[in-house]
Amino acid sequence: MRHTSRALLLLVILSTLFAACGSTTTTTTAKPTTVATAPAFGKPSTSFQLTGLVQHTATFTLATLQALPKVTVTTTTTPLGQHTFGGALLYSLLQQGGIVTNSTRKNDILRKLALISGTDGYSVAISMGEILPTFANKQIIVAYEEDSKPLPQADGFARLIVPGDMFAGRYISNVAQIDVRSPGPLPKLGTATPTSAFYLLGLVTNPAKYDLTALKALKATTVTIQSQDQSGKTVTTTYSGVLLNDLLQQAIVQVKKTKNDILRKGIVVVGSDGYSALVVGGEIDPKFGNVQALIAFEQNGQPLPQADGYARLIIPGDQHLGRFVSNLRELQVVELAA
Ligand SMILES: Nc1nc2c(c(=O)[nH]1)N[C@H]1C(S)=C(S)[C@@H](COP(=O)(O)O)O[C@H]1N2
Ligand SMILES: [Mo]
Repeated sequence: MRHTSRALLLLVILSTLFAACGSTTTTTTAKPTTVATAPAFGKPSTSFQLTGLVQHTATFTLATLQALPKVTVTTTTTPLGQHTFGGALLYSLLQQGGIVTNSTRKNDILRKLALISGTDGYSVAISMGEILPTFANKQIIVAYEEDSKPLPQADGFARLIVPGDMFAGRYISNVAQIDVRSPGPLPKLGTATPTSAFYLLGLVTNPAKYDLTALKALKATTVTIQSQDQSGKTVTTTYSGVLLNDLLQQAIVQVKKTKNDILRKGIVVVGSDGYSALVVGGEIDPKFGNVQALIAFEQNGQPLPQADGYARLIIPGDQHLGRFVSNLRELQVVELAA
């Protein structure tokens, strides 16, 4: 009897934890099989591999992480509560590996992502746009310290910390691998002609074509962006359009039943010239990064400048405008963990 009630209590605690981690399953009663096949954090890790599109694959240990410049981040808004984490910037670590890019493609780095996996096989994607210092510059770290002490044993030697994420679904404990990837195939290059519609396709239940009328029929959102002009002066621009997240809600992204599958999906945004950039699910999902990425069709109350076409991607928080793909031709929802 005592065993049963303890087991029940554990189940309730575990399922509450799953919900707090931003899992899409918010049921408060879990079946025993769920717990058996989906341990919260996996085996404690003592090293991880850097693999994929890097010049030097590497094994990282506590010592090699500590050799990189130390950055501290204090989390306040996640279910983890307030903690100060110390570690190395994910960006420094990737830079040390040397990200391999296709030099024939403009800003090819903006198509890249890091897929971070834990020892339990749970994985999440971070886009390069999120961590590049000249873009969103998020201080995402691979932490080895929590409140000036080693991480709690259950989290292993290294844990990903993603400041700004509302829920901790991308705070991967027991980091086992960081794999640099690029969603293929590369879009065909074309001439930069003004477009009047784009296709939303890929892993969606309702693929659709969106022209200006279709966009204007949806809920409008306005965002204000500060940027620097050539002379370094700050310019404020207001964009109106449809939130990328709202479009994805309408199209219905085909997520698997695995925990937080949206964190392993990406959106490749393509212009008429074949120029493309990547946004990841965790970046724009309201439960995680909640970045108000917008498919804009108005700038300061006017249609976009003619050269930009009828619609363009806007990503508040990006300092450089490299992901502001203009003359939209296609939005492809893709798998990043395959
Ligand atoms: N379709 C398309 N969109 C694009 C590009 C491109 O080459 N093709 N260049 C990007 C880059 S690198 C920048 S800096 C900005 C420039 O935007 P602006 O002309 O509005 O300043 O557009 C972005 N959007
Ligand atoms: Mo650019």
